[in-house]
Amino acid sequence: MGVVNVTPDSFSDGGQWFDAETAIRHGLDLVDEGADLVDVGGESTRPGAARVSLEEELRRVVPVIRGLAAEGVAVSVDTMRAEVAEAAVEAGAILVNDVSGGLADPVMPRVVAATGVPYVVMHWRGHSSDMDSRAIYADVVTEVAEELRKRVDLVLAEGVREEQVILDPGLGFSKHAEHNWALLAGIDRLRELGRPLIIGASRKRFIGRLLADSDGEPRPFSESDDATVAITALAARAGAWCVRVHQVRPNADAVRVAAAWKATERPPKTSTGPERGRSAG
Ligand code: PMM
Repeated sequence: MGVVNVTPDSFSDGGQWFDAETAIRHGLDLVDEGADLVDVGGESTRPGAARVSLEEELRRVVPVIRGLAAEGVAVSVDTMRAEVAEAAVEAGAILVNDVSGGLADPVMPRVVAATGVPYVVMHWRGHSSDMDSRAIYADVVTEVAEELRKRVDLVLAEGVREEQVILDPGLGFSKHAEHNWALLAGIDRLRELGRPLIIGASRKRFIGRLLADSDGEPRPFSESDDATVAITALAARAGAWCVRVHQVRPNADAVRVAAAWKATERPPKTSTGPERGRSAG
């Protein structure tokens, strides 16, 4: 999944694709680079970000979605608003990516249920304006899994079908660096939720912090893409269904490496245990 943020202020690429024509061209480039899906968003979710109005969000995303869909691109809409999701699907989007998992707009699950398109339910504890204050966990993997399970129950109760649901641990959303690493290392446990998983690590702050220089200065977003590729390979190997990334080509390559690796791996040996093995010999 390649990202097209039609925003002036997104995390790493704010302002770059802010007019519809440039955004559409960028989406097409991402498909050429190997994206199976292009995720179009009109509202920044960077920490501290203020919300945009419904009208402004619609103005940003609908023409881009319509333009990309007309070119045959599989488009997802990154929105927390039911009205935007509905308009996006009408304009040709084939997936709704809701970082709030239906919490920001209680009407969202019903609207998505009516469209029948796949629905990304991400782990979320609150809006970007104060999400960092909610990053409190005793056991982040268990708590995120439990909160996602509850969200799934709620969206199913609103009419979403289980087959529509895709889950996302929401790296960086009310999570500090140690929480993000624990969730990545816990992908196998998140897979036990039984639904496909999306991982969105690309250009997030925890990568810049990992790669900080000797003075502790975090590596800028623009220079953290190689580390994103490493995460992509490991996440794909661990069974993630999709990675949401800003730079598509190297990440698509990493997914193919992981797929080839997995396909040729021998199944683990069923051990009889050293003692039994020896006595049998
Ligand atoms: N991250 C951002 C935006 N949308 N959607 C999903 N499903 N998962 C994410 O991790 C996610 C998302 C924020 O990143 P950006 O502002 O750099 O695009």
